[in-house]
Amino acid sequence: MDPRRLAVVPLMLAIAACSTPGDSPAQPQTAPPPPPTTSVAPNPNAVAQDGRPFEVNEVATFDRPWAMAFLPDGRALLTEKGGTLRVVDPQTGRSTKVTGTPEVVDEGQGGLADVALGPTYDEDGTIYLSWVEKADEPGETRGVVGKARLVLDGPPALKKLTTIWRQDPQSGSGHYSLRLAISPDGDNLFVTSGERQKFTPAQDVRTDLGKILRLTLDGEHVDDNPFAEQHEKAATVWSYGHRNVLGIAFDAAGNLWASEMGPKGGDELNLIEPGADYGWPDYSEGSHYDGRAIPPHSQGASKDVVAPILSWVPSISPANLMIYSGTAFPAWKGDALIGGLSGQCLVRVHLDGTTATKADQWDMGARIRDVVQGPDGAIWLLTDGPDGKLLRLTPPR
Ligand SMILES: [Ca+2]
Repeated sequence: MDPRRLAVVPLMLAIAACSTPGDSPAQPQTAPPPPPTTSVAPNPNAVAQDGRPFEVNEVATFDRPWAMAFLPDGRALLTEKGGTLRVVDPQTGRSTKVTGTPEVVDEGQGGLADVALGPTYDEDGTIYLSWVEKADEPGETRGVVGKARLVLDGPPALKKLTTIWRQDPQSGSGHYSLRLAISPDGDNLFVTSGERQKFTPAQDVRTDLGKILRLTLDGEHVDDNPFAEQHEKAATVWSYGHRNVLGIAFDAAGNLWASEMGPKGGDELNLIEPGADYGWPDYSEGSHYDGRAIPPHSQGASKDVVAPILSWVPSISPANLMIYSGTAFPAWKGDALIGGLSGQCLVRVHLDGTTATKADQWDMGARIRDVVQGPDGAIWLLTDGPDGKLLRLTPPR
């Protein structure tokens, strides 16, 4: 008998004894499941019975899931807004809580947010997390980013969790943003930092509100950032004039794309250039919620305001975006997929170099919080809310 199996059984019993109600049965940590293999031959012309070019399978349910990142062994990390980090087996939907997670402020739009694997994950297990914490002044909160080592050769745990970046604190509980992306060269961490519903700070490069930031892997500013020589607080800023950027992704050519929540109408897909002004709160394709008009980006052209590549009126509320690189849906390779919250939709945008065209918008019947590509090229969605679903999209058979 494989001696490893003898070691696994008592470990499983120990984990099961420790699990709290609502936890799925624990998985043996010493024997992770093998990576899934592609079992479905792509057929770009196939449609499911409902006419959509994919089949939807519900795999599991979570409490307000927010983000997901696949691990090299085929499992995935999944955040729940209330503060729980889980290791999920996407083949079975079973999951195990990760210990050592930070204390989060779970209010309004704040909570545990994004998760991303560091470029050295294979060697040292480094992952990045973003969440919201209490700030020093009463009633103020801020987004933060932390770095930790994920240990999986026992009950899943975070070790050496350290906070490496803190957002300027504000009152209120909206527009934190807090999406994470590692640059293609593995040298930098990009963080989206929302304007916290304060509007004008988005135009001030001396605050990190309403910005996309470029940091070192330890959360420091980068010396050749566009405003590094202007002001200490501006040294982390990569682009500005943003409202609430919940999607950020690099394409295969290294272009950085970001999806941004507009006000009433005017959601945006932007191509991010260093040092550029994306217009908020002075310019938008939408209007204020009280009905006041906002000039369109074209009126800011003389001030070098960068207009979105695409915009949506009425809003779809883009929650995340990813660039598809798999083979399961070959016709979509290189395209952007965007999940819509209020739009309850999955959107495909055809990308060709730096141009973008709206291609598809599929009704999903639920608010879509995250869109992730699996190792086999399947597309995984998280729906929003207390019974948020993990959905697997595969080509119709
Ligand atoms: Ca804009």
